[in-house]
Amino acid sequence: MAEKKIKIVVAGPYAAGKTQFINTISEIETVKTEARTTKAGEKEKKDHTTVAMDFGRIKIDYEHTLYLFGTPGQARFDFMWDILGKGMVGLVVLVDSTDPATFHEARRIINFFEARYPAPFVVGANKQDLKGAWSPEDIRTALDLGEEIKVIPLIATDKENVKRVLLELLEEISKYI
Ligand SMILES: Nc1nc2c(ncn2[C@@H]2O[C@H](COP(=O)(O)OP(=O)(O)OP(=O)(O)O)[C@@H](O)[C@H]2O)c(=O)[nH]1
Ligand SMILES: [Mg+2]
Repeated sequence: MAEKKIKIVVAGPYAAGKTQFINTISEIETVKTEARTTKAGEKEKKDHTTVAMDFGRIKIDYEHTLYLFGTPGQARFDFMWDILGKGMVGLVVLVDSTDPATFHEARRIINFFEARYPAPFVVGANKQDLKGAWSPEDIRTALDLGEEIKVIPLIATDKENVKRVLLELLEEISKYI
């Protein structure tokens, strides 16, 4: 039987954990396009940043395979959102739950995809293992999301956690097909 490809985009602000999310779950070695961070305000956070995309893949049953595309988080690469959004059937928006300064950017990303590539999406409230992480409900309020949008607690280094987010998204997608 022909393989059915399901294109999922993983978006979110800088350092939200998008590359980590795809690394944790991909069956193939993730294709990464990371460069060293150079800008003030960015390199204090981490050494590397995605400049084009991440790509990972996971087979979910005998005929369906998820193709996961991670966006770059930094606003200066946001032209990639448009390229990666084409043909996507679902979106995961990750936020660093410990970094409320990035929530506004997360909202901007949601607005972009809702306007340009409307598709079911879920929000991953990432880094729940860290002190000071906002609860999913508080993040829902901060991002002004309706009750119908799932905001899922997440630790992106944990495979079961990542799997759960993808299953929740697939459940949302299945409502439309
Ligand atoms: N403690 C903890 N650290 C995490 C978690 N998820 C990601 N990280 C760390 O957070 C940092 C940023 O993760 P990345 O996956 O590089 O973030 P990104 O969203 O791809 O970042 P850009 O591509 O630069 O926008 C890395 O040091 C990760 O190891 C998590 O759930 N818990
Ligand atoms: Mg990245």
